[in-house]
Amino acid sequence: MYKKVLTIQDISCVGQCSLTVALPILSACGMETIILPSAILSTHTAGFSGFTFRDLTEDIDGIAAHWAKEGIFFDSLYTGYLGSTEQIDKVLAIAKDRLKEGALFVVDPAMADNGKLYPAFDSVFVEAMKKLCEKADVLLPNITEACFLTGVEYKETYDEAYIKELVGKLAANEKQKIVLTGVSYKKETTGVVVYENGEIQYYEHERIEKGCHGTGDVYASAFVGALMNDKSTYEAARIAADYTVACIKYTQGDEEHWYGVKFEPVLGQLIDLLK
Ligand code: PXL
Repeated sequence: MYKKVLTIQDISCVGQCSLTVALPILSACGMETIILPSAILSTHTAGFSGFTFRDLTEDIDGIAAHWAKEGIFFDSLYTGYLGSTEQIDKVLAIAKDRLKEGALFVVDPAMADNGKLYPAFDSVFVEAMKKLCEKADVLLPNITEACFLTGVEYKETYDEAYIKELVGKLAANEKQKIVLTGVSYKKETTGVVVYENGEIQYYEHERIEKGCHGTGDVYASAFVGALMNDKSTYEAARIAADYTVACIKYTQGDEEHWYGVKFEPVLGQLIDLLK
């Protein structure tokens, strides 16, 4: 079956994040990728100043109504950075109305990192994001986002008990799977925690000192692409991690490229990992 993945997130014209990353990566994974831009920005908001921002909330109902008229349904929905609090109800309606039976719904609650919310978001947005997260089959936060969603205190250093508490509080129901990114118990390594059926698995890999912007979106897109290629949650989490590390290594050392990862020349490695 030729699978259709709908992804809802912003277009940051410059910055190698959100849709400009999700579309090529999902396409490379063999998915027909349908995009619904949540907003259009001249650049992303992490490090550039004076960026433009056009919220596309008002366009969503009309787009969804047209899809309904055409009888268009999706095999998966993957949401990332959203444009407004009001938009979240519209995304929930799309998740309810436009997904095929058994479709996969992945939410990356892209709203925070390094202990802080991104500039565009506030506590009202966090509350609305909680509603979206409840409906996800797979939730894909980093530790900062997990803390905002649960009210657990954010920590830079922690142990396995802390991570266990965090994923336990995050899971909205017994069926929901959690993939928590950027979990590091040692200086030299980092990794992802996969929480499924009450069990925790950890994929540990090397940590490259330079923190690159946009790695969360590269990771989430590769993860969804791998899941849609019928990989297990753990396998998809591992493939996405290996690909993201390859992208960071390829970018490392290029000081001018601080705003994103050079994921494009490494797409062949992702395709190989899926074989
Ligand atoms: O990568 C997450 C992201 C997506 N979109 C926009 C952002 C960010 C992170 O800062 O600013 C506009």
